[in-house]
Amino acid sequence: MKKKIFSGVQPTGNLHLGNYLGAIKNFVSLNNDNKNECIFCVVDLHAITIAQDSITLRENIRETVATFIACGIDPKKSIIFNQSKVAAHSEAAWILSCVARMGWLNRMTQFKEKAGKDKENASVGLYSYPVLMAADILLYDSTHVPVGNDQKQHLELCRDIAQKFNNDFKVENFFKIPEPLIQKEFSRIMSLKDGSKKMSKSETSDLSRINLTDGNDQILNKIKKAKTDSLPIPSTVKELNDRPEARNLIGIYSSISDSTLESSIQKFSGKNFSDFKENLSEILIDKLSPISDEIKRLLKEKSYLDEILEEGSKKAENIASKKIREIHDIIGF
Ligand code: AQP
Repeated sequence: MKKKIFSGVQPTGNLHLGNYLGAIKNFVSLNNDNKNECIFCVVDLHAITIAQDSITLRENIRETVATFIACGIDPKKSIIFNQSKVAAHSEAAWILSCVARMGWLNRMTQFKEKAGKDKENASVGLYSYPVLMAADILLYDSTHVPVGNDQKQHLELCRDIAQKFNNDFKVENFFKIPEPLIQKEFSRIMSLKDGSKKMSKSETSDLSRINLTDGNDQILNKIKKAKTDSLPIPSTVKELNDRPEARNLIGIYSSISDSTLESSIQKFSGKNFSDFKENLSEILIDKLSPISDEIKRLLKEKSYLDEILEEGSKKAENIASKKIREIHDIIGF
């Protein structure tokens, strides 16, 4: 049976190494497998859960498409579109918000992290963000959803919402229950400045992340300044347990070079971090500079990027509008 793959990326700028290693790299291998039907969505409705400048948002939507393509997603094989162009997403999100329970949403840690201490001032959209995500996934009968580890809880919620809808309306298997595709290792890349925080777009310090558009000098400088500790590279993975920054950097090296943590440790065991960082910068530059160059080249081809979105939106609309009509029938509209 064909796997139906769906995943989304927010056009909130600063797409980084965490997005690449945790999600987009996986999108590319799924796209390359002819057995899969893939849909990759630029989730612009999700992006506005936090205030966005309209000109920047438009640029970021194109930049996200350019990043998908520069990383290796083929728009002829996969559907690439932006969420706001297919009205069924907003409609299904409303319907599913009447199925989801407050208690379920109250447990979502991403809302707690993003709203921080000022919960009263967070948008309602930020709170119901995972319901929209469930709508995205369920509209396409997605069977598999490749995401980074931070999205695991939202995916579990999506499964609960699908089950409850199927049970409440007595429509067994109407919504397919999607499986998360989360890599066993390196599914959570941490900040270069603090090994306890995930690498993120919104972190104010640019030194905390490697952006996919960074040039070679920026990569060199950021890795040089990345936080480590005073100990050399150990000889076992276990010895990395209480060394989050060291573990993160060795994890990045392993993920980008498609090797295991064990083999990276064996390679660098006993060496100090300055030697290791030279190797890490070298491989990052080697892998990321073609991507960065291609993103910059594609960004000059605005109409090409817009055509991909338009084409993709038509295909997505065809699938989603059929599903929403079935939902109407089931509900009694
Ligand atoms: N640090 C990460 N490590 C591994 N995977 C990650 N992802 C995000 N950060 C990491 C995965 O990338 C995909 C797209 O993410 P997103 O655009 O939906 O969200 P985000 O990068 O978390 O961006 P935000 O929320 O705009 O920014 P921050 O975090 O700064 O508030 C997802 O599959 C995600 O798991």
